[in-house]
Amino acid sequence: MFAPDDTIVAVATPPGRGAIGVVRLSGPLAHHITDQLVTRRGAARVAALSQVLVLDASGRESRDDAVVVCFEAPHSYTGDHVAEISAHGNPLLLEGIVRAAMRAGARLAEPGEFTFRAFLNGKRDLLQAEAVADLIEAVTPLQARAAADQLQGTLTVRIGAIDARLFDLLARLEASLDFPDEGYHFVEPAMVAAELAGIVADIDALLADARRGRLLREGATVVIAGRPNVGKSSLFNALVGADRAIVTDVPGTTRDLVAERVDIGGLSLTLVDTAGARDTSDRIEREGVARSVQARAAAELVLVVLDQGAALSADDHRVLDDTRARLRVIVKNKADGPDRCGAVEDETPVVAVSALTGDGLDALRLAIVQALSGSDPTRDLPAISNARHVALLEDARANLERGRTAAVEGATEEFVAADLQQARERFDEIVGRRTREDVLRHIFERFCIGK
Ligand SMILES: Nc1nc2c(ncn2[C@@H]2O[C@H](COP(=O)(O)OP(=O)(O)OP(=O)(O)O)[C@@H](O)[C@H]2O)c(=O)[nH]1
Ligand SMILES: [Mg+2]
Repeated sequence: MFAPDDTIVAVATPPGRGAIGVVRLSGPLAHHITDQLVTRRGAARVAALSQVLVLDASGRESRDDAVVVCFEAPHSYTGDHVAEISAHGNPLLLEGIVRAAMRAGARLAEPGEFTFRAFLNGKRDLLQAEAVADLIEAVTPLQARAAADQLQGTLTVRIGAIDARLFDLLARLEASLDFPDEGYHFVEPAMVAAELAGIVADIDALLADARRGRLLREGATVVIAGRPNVGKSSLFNALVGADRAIVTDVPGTTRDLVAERVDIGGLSLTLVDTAGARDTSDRIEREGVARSVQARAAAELVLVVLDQGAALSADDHRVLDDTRARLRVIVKNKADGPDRCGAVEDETPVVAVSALTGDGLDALRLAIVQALSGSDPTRDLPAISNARHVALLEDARANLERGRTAAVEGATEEFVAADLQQARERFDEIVGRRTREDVLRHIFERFCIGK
């Protein structure tokens, strides 16, 4: 998909202006091309103050101050010869350096191509390459930590340990296959079945982390619902930490959906404020109520807000009934006043808060995180968070279950070994030892240029 022998160039820093911007080159000619661009470069890994050539769109040349660092293959991010030119962080200027590099023989890099080279050169396995993209995209500190963890190879190690057990078992099965005439089994079927059950349990432990991991990686949508005037918009603003939605004492204030990203307990959540649910003859408000119902249907979690200062009304009961089958947290708002709504008979968590004073908001945040993750996802980091990894692990698990059944039913070693071999191929795909080109392309497409 990418030609690995080209010398590639791209701006490695984000688009926009900054104190410095970095142009990166990688490939066999990286140093040779750099020599044509800069007045001076130092020894490998030594920064040199230099002047760099800038070529504008109409072919005019100028120079800018720059700091140049060169890395010799294989001791670089990509494993190729690499040069990094740090200049002033102006996009036109950096483009001009890239243009000069292209005139000197470099090709503009595709998104993810630098990391793809690191993968090809064995600097990173596929899991770690994917972690680079996750780390760059992380929004909450916890997401960043989980990605950094994967970059360190935590998941690679866990999968390697499972694969090693499988390899050992497979070796013994194949030894039996190699000496068929001796009628000797290097490993008893019952022992094969027991060992496979153990390996499946290891995979199950990894998969159990997956739900938490995906939540951490991809976040979730949380919709605030309830009848008019219970304080949905006030609660929304309190959780967002800004005066984002209009609040008045007029029931039916909110009509449109209002959405904001919030970091709650390390989870990156999309919080949605909605119109208060009631029957109304106002055409605009009716549309708002309809959108509110749609938003509820698409949410992972619903916060059902009640006004604890008033007895439950028919509108309250309808929202409660409509969301009964949903993952939800019931919020008794206006807890700064008297409790006139009494106990809500329900198994779902009920949290009393005051959007006005902020009391109870921490308890609500915790209830949201617990409802979504089934536990506190910050306690220990999940090792697995990516749908591709989950699907391959589930495939491997199915192969191993088939092998176990075959062993129990007295199938020949050859049959059992074939299933185990297939499971190992799935592990190889996860870490990228064997991955189809279209899968690789899909993975690296997620990257931005220069990474
Ligand atoms: N005392 C008290 N008043 C609150 C609290 N939260 C909201 N209010 C008041 O309740 C009224 C309605 O608040 P909103 O946040 O607009 O309620 P809403 O549910 O979004 O209403 P609609 O958009 O009409 O559905 C306002 O006058 C708020 O100041 C609270 O915790 N305590
Ligand atoms: Mg509102």
